[in-house]
Amino acid sequence: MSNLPPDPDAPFLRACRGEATPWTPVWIMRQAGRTMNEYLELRARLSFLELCERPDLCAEMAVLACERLEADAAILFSDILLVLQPFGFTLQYVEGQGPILDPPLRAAGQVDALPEVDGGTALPHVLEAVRQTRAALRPETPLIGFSGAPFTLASYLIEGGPSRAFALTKRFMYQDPGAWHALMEKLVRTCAGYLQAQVTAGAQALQVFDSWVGCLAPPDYRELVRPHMEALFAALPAEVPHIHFATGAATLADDMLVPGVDVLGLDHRTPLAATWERTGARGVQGNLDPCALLAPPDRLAGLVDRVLADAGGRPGHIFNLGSGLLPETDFEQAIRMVAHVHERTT
Ligand code: 1CP
Repeated sequence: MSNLPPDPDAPFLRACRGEATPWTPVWIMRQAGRTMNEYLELRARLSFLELCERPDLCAEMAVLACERLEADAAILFSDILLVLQPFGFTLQYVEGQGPILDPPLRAAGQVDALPEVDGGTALPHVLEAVRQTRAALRPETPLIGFSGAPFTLASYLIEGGPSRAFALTKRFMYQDPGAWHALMEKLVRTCAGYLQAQVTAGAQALQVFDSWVGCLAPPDYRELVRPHMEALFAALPAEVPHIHFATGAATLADDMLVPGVDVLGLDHRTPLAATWERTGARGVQGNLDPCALLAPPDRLAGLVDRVLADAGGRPGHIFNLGSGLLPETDFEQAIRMVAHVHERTT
């Protein structure tokens, strides 16, 4: 606990602005959940959703993970799909299956029937988790707030759960572009309010996860998604940096750099240096294959070095995995990865 305000010049925040840093800042998507012992112990008593509804425990997990890893930023403990609950969908996380949303959104008429959800007030427990996490973090550790992006959220709504081909989502987009745009606009309004409220509650940076948008052809992205990302990023508070993340999206990177995006989050299939150079992004985040953490420690060190070499020490690199930490990961390996990034770049 500290009464000091959060440090605006923490290395992670400097890197988001493209400024030089004393070392390459590093954090890990999904660093709190999944593999830390204390998290697994809590999960033996509470479901993931019960945990998400306890701001005190969310704060405890987010802070503990960050401190144990010695990461340069903490991320709010929550999930991208919680924002869909106030629209009236039942969300469940089913062992071995993943997130399930019920009823699935399949007919254009269902979009009109969706309520207008005020993202600034609909999830008070999440905002309380932001406040408690901020209060418990050291001033030098920035807190990242986040939301799912409208495409990825819509894909879960329409598929009703995880998907490989996103066939139902694409059928919806192609069959009824009017209803698709209306759905995206609704989600943009809610997510913008939700992200703004997280900043008011204490977040120093925002990440928008468009995890599955890499399934789209670039012209479809430009027609059916990009205008909504422009609206979303234009609505976010300018006083904090904005990270736009997707996986498998090497061919979309130029279009993802809409005005208001400070940092592009790249996965391991996307060439980091080439994409950085081509897009002219202020910063890039990534992009170690999460499976590298399953390699023996010396091999892991080599794989980390390869990413660092690709980034070439240029100001604006934030080290991260290409997607979230895998459940198969040994947390000690994640600790080693962070330490190695710091050692090599200090
Ligand atoms: O440290 C943290 O864990 C931070 C909080 C966090 C974040 C940022 C969680 C907790 N999830 C996310 C983002 C998230 N959720 C993404 C984008 C990141 C990525 O690409 O990896 C996605 C696609 C989801 C959707 C989701 N949530 C799934 C399906 C995809 C998958 O990875 O299998 C699942 C299984 C979840 C549940 C979930 N969310 C978070 C945790 C710790 C868990 C596991 C819950 C458990 O079983 O204990």
